[in-house]
Amino acid sequence: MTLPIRILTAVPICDGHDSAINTINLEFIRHGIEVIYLGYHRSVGDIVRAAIQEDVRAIGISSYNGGHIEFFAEVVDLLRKRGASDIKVFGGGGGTITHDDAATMRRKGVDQIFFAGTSLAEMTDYVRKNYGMPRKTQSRTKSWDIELAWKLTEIEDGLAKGKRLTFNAQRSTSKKTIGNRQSAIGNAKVIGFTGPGGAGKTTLIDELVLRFLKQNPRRRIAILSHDPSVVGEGALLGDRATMINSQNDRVFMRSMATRGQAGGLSPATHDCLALLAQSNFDYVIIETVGTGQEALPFQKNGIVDLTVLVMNPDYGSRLQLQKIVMLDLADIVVVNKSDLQRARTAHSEIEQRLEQNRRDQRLIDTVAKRHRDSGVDRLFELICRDERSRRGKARNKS
Ligand code: B12
Repeated sequence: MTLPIRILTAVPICDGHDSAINTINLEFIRHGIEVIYLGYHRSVGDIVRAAIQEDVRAIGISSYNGGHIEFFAEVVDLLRKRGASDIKVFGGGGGTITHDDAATMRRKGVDQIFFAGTSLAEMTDYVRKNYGMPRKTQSRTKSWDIELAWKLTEIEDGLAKGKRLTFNAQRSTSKKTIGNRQSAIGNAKVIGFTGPGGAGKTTLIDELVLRFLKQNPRRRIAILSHDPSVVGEGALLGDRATMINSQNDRVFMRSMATRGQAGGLSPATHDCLALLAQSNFDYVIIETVGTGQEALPFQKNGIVDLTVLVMNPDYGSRLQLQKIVMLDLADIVVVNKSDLQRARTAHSEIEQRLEQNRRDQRLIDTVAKRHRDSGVDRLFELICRDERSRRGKARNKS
C-alpha cells in the first residue's frame, strides 16, 4: 500500500494570517497527505523541533508578516545545523512575497514559493511529486531525536505494510509489573488521556506538561497524540496547534493518525509507546482521538499506568452517563470547563455514577484554558501522588 506523505505546516512568529494555510491544509488532506499543523505565531526553533520529531518530508510555511526572506532562511539553516537537511522547505504568502524575494529565498535553500493565483491542485501535485519519494537514508550518525523519530516512522509504516519490527520481541520479554498494575516497559510512567472531542484534553495535557517541567528542571516528557483518519487517506494532526508549553526541548511530541483503526488509538500505538517508554522519558502521555460511549482505548492490553477520562459538562442527560463505559475504568475523571453553567450538576451526576463502581476513582473539576487553574494543580498533585505510591509499592515488592 502507499504510505501517506507527512508534512508540517505553520505560520511564522508575529503573524496571525492563518486562513490561507487552513484552506491549503484541507486540500492536502483531501489528497491523502498527513498534515501536522503547528498553528500560527510559531518560532523557527518550534518549527524545526516539531518537523524533526514528527519526521516529516517537508515544512510548508505561510508568511504574510514581511519577514519571509530571513525567516525561511533561518528554518533552512537550523534544519541543516540539526542534521535534518533532508527536510525540505516550501511555502507562500500571496500579497507579500515578490518574485525577486522568492529568487533570493531559493538561493538560500528554499525549495519553492507559490504566488497569488496558484491553484490548490498545483500545490498538491508539487507536494506529491517532490515529497512523495522515500527518504534517502543518511549514513552519518544521527542525533537522538532524529533517531527516535525515524524509528517511530519505521514502526508505523512497517505495521501499515503488515510487517512488525523485531523490536517487539524484546518488548514482550521485558514486560514487568509495577505495583498492582501491568506497566508498559521502561521506567517512564505512562498516563492515558481519553474523552469526547472538544472536552479540552490537549489544553489540559499542555497545562500539566508546564507543571511537570517546572517541578524538575531535568525532567523529560513524551507525548503521543492521536487524530482520526481512514486507511490510505490524509489526516489533519492538529494537536500541536493548541500546545504552548509543550513547545520545549524537553518535550518530544509525536502526532499519529489512527489509519483506520476504531477505538481512539492507532495500530502502531502500542509499539510506539513501548519504544518511547524505553527512551529515557520520565513520563509518556498518550492522548486518544475524541472518543464515543463505547470506546475503551486503554483497557485491552494494559499499556498505561494511569487513565484520565476528560469530560465536558455538556454530555446531555444523566442517562447518557450510564452508557459511557470509560467511566467504569478510568482512574481519574476530570470535568473540564467547570466554569460552564452546567458543571455543578455534571459533577454531582458523575459522582453518583462513579459511586456505583465501588472503586477508588477520583473526580476533579478543572478549567484547563485558565492559566494556574487550581483544579489542574489538584490533578497534577494526584498524578504525582499516584506515582509516589507506585514507587513505594515497587520498593516494598523488591
Ligand atoms: C485576509 C487578510 C487578513 C485577515 C487575516 C485572516 C486570517 N485569519 O488569516 C485579517 C483581516 C485578520 C488581517 C489582519 C491583518 N493584516 Co492582513 N491581509 C489579508 C489579505 C487581504 C489576504 C491574505 C490571504 O489570506 N490570502 C488568501 C490566500 C489563499 O491567497 P494568497 O495570499 O494569494 O496565497 C497564495 C499563495 O501564496 C499560496 N500560499 C500562501 N500560503 C501558503 C503556504 C503554503 C505551504 C503553500 C504551499 C502555499 C501558500 O496560496 C495562495 C495560492 O493562490 C492580505 C492581502 C494579500 N493580498 O495578501 C492582507 C495582508 C497580508 N495583511 C496585512 C496587514 C498589514 C495586516 C494587519 C497587520 C493589519 C492591521 N494593522 O491590523 C493585520 C495583522 C493580523 C495578524 N494577527 O497577523 C498586509 C501585510 C503587509 C506586509 N507584510 O508588508 C497585507 C499584505 C495587506 C496590505 N497590502 O497591506 N489580514
